[in-house]
Amino acid sequence: MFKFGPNLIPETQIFYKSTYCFGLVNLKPIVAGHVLVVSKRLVTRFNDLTAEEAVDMMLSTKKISAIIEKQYQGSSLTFAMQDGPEAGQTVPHVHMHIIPRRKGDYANNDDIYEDLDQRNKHKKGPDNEERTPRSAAEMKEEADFLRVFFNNDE
Ligand code: AMW
Repeated sequence: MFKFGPNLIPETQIFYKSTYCFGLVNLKPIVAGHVLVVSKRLVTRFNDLTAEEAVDMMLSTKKISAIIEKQYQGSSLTFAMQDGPEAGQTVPHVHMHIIPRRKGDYANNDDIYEDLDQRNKHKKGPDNEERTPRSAAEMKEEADFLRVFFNNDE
């Protein structure tokens, strides 16, 4: 069991573990395959990470993103870190968003950032505020699917 901000995350929703990070399926993905890389240590800001943790987060992002792009038939990726509340961070625990992208998925490419900003009331994207949280069963199913692509022994 790891923390993600104030939330306790069950192992069933984790598909990847490195020395300092874990990969988490999203409660409210903005597109299929939108996942998070989270530091095992509960710290809020990117700069709170040690050098080793920061390197591990980027290497984890590299490994996970390759699988996500392939398995969700993406042809590009959006990486995003909202580092602090004024940048749109809603869960006060450092995390990287990995989002597979496809041609035409957003009419205006950068509208994805409106969807990422959960506080944004003037959204143009598919379903921001209305997105309902997924069930634990649905999240487990996705984590089970993704876990087989990684060697998780920690
Ligand atoms: W941030 O606005 O802090 O950059 O992003 C928070 C992300 O965490 C959102 O994509 C949101 O859907 C996701 N999220 C929030 N709570 C949980 C949770 N308990 N499990 C998985 N993902 C979560």
